[in-house]
Amino acid sequence: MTNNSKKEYFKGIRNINYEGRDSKNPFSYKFYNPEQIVAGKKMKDHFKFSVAYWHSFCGTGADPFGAPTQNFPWDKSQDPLHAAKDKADAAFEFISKMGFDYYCFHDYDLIQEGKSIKESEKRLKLISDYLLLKQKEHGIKPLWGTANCFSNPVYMNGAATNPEFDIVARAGAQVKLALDTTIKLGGLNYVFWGGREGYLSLLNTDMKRELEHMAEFLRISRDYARNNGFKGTFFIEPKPMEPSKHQYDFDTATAIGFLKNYGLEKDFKINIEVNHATLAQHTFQHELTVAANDDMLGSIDANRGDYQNGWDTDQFPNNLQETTLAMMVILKSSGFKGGGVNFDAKLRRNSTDLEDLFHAHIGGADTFARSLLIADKLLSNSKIPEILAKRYSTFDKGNGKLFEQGELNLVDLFKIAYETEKYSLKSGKQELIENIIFNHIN
Ligand code: XLS
Ligand code: NI
Ligand code: NI
Repeated sequence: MTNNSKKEYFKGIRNINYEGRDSKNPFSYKFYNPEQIVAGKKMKDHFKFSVAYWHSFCGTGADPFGAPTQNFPWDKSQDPLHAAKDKADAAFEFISKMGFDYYCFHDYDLIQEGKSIKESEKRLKLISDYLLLKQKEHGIKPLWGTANCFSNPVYMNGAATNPEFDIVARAGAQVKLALDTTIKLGGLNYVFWGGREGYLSLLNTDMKRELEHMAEFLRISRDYARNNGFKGTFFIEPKPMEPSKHQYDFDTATAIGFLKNYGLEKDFKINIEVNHATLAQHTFQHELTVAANDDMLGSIDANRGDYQNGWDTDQFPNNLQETTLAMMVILKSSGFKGGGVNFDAKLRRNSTDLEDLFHAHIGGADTFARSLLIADKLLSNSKIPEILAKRYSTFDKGNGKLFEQGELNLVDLFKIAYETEKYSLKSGKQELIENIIFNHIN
């Protein structure tokens, strides 16, 4: 029996269907056609679109300067279990009306944290029982779960990297419960985002020791999950800063280096968030490429930043250029390793209508679908692959090939250069490629 299963939160909004780009209906997909085959796969399988429970159902529009603006109707009850069930009802109604199959959650997005670990354990058990029913009813499940080890004040000095062991143990307990919940709900993956795993000042921080603690923490979390039947992938979600001044998982390259350093690269891949990439002074395309190079492209948190602001604004994606370049990398590396596209994005504070949640996610899904179509054409039917191949063609034969095969030493290079009289200045053709991309965007 579901809580309020008769109650409809998003009244008057029906299932969102694909109606094509000429449709005037704002509650329809113009480009996202779940069953359409692109590059050998259904659109819905390319993306595995997922709704972020925290932004969409726990967000209130509050900011450091003002009280909540989004007083959504599922957020009324004072009783934690009742409130959690209402929230689940709203969430599952929304996700299924969107036609998505997945959601992502932090432990205490699902239900308010208890006063003790024991109380939290009980609450998580009760709400996950309820969620299992909802999942069955709607055919929806978690793309990933995670533990919120950053909001509670006990984590002000970090969670896994806290200088006090008791807090590290508490974080461990929390991750254990979050893993139990993810496994119980059939979650495909599990995420570690280390908002407080870093430092505010190096003056009081033993960085080496903290990094070792973090590796040990990840190791025992992995072992616990594996011993309890978890077959999915663990993701590290890099972010350079905010809330810590400096976070240890600064960017993709740093996180991969860390994982390799501690022998964790087999079980862990990377979850790349657009706005975290730009905060690290990289493009999204750069971060995806770094992960793809190492076969570590696990999943993405889809959103966008703001060109003028230097923080994680988590806006819904609608920058077609950015997502097209991203989809080219994703397609080229044959998709995500286990993950999908999680809309880690929130409504603006003054978007206070319930229907805004639909507009936001429809726009996000259409942006990605449109980019997929464009990227597929760019890769299969434009001059770009050829231009790139040509640029490196001197390594396909002769000495270039020998170099790639490791058969030339430095003296060989010296001799070759000694005999070379003229060097060509070959154009990188950047503007031409930019025009080709521009001309495909339609
Ligand atoms: C915050 C992160 C967070 C993670 C999950 O910036 O994006 O939402 O995705 O903890
Ligand atoms: Ni995120
Ligand atoms: Ni973020």
